[in-house]
Amino acid sequence: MRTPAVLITGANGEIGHALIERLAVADAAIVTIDVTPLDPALARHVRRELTGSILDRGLLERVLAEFEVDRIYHLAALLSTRSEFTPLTAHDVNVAGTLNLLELAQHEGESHGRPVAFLYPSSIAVYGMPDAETKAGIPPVREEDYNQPRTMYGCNKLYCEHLGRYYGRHYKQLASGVEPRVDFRSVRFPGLISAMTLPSGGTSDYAPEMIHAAATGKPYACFVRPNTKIPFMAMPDAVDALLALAAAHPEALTRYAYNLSAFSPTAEEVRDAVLKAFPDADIWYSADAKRQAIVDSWPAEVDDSAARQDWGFSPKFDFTTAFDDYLIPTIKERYR
Ligand code: AKB
Repeated sequence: MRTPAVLITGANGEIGHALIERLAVADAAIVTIDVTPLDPALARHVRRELTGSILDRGLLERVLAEFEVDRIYHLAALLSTRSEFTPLTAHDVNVAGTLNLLELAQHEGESHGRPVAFLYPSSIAVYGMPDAETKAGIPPVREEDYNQPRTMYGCNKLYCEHLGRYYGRHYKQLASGVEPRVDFRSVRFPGLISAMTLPSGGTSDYAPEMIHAAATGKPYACFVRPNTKIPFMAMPDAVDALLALAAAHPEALTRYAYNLSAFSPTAEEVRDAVLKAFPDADIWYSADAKRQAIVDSWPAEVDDSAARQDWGFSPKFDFTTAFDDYLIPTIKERYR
């Protein structure tokens, strides 16, 4: 008999850290895959930790030999900045890796006789604003608008949303006796800010980097201009959103990919909030034209009304409370 389990890929990353802590409370048997060993504090919550790549099908088969996977949080990805340096590797990990996981889900779904839930964090990187005037002049962007990503990462995320839709609705539609067995659900995350971990390889990283640098007394050169504006969300709300979407009744869902957002500060507003908490912080601007162009291609605000209506998305933190009630107290405690 195999043990029922939740599989988390990219478990040692930022979202993985927060998600494992939440799922551990729910007492789920957790199986993880990551290219790096899990932090010891996380590893104690996990039933089986596999260190390796999602491109290694043998590794994925080892999971299936022992566990009956009924839910997958597929978090493994190379983020937007890193992907621009190694686009082929990014494509391998972000697309071929996702395809491997979708196949695994379909296989498990066929063997269970019911769909396997597949939770997929997509990103605001799927959008590509044509120019600054458009970005500044439009209402919050809806899911179907401006789907012309500028980065390899954004292309990968957008395509994988479609792969998920294919596995969820149309898989092998001409073969007899085959049913789609993947219950694919995706959110387009904005930049995420965690008090506990730092992201690596993203282009929205300037906000969390500013905060963590100030808390540890390090100087920080912000790589975007002060008036740069994109949506952000506090990590606890991101994890709540994934769990709420996972728990939603399938009939309530009207889309396969949902926008999410909580607040859209400018880089200068983030800096001001950081200076309020850490008045000695040394933060200045040294815009990197290429990273700036990536962030400028992402919308200033997204319309997340579908997520609010369909499955009750409702972030707890706005810009002020994210700093006052979550980031600053938790970060001060963390680095004390
Ligand atoms: C990145 O900057 O690449 C990510 C994202 C917005 O998806 N944080």
